[in-house]
Amino acid sequence: MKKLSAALLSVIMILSVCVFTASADGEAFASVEALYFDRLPKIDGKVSVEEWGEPTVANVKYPDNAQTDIKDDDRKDVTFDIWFRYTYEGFYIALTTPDESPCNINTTSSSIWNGDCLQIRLDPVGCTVDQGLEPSATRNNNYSSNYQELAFAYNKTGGYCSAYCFKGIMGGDFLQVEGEGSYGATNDGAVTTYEIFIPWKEIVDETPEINDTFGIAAALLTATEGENSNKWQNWLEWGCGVINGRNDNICGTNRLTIANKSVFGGKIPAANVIKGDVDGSGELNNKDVVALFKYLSGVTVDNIVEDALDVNGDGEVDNKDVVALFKTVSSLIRV
Ligand SMILES: [Ca+2]
Ligand SMILES: [Ca+2]
Ligand SMILES: [Ca+2]
Ligand SMILES: [Ca+2]
Repeated sequence: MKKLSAALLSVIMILSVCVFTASADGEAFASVEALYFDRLPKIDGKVSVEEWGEPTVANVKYPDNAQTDIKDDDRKDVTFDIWFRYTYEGFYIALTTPDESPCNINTTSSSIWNGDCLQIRLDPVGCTVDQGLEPSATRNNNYSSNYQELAFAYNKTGGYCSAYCFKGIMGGDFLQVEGEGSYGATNDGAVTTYEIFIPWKEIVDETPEINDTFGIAAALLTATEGENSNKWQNWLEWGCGVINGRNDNICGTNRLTIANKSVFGGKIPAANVIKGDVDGSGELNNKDVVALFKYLSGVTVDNIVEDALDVNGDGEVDNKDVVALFKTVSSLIRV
């Protein structure tokens, strides 16, 4: 009996080693999840675990992460944390990276990539391997023709984030240059933070559904003020294809899944619910404001759409939502 158990144990151990090796070889790319943002962040270029939850991938670093690549010179210490989140309105990305010398002199041109910059490629058809493509050092070979490329940079003088879309549904243009709006970046002297919201309509034909997957790669370009004519010097790439990869580390794009999980454990609303359409009529008007007001006052309202009540997306249903809905409805009437 003892002998048999020992033999069984050895077989199990050998099997588990085999399984582990197989998955380590077969999955050189990373498979990660975008979580549903059930309490929307303030897009101000500041990011915390309280606001965003834990990073999707922490301490991205070459060669610790099998799916990373780096320009092989002096900045081998470059690292970042990255977050991916979604709502039915859009895609959220945050990134933090140590940087004592923020430098980008091209933030208002399509040369935005030539300095400290975050570049993202997103492929709605799926990751390289899921498309049946062979991971390649030639960057576009890792993508379908539907990929989008986005670049974000911190403008030190203005204190804002520039966002540029190299393809885009609109044909490639600035998403936004300045202001608090939907693209924020800051540098506190030690760390640069990007905080980004991209409406889905800017980058994909249809709003993604739960369990949809994307191909994704993120490249952080780095620059130091006064060096290399204030242009980019080095890069760290997670996944392949934003920059032509080196032959020793080709993984294709990583897989990003639109997950049926929220950041803070809240319920994920149905995809077809319009925020604020409290009576489910398909349009926003005064009846919704009245219904929400009644509901909050404790009056029973028939056929209320629970998923539509948190109008401002802060995770609570309260008077602020009545105010937000009233503002939205008023602006619709003015238009
Ligand atoms: Ca924030
Ligand atoms: Ca820098
Ligand atoms: Ca309605
Ligand atoms: Ca709310």
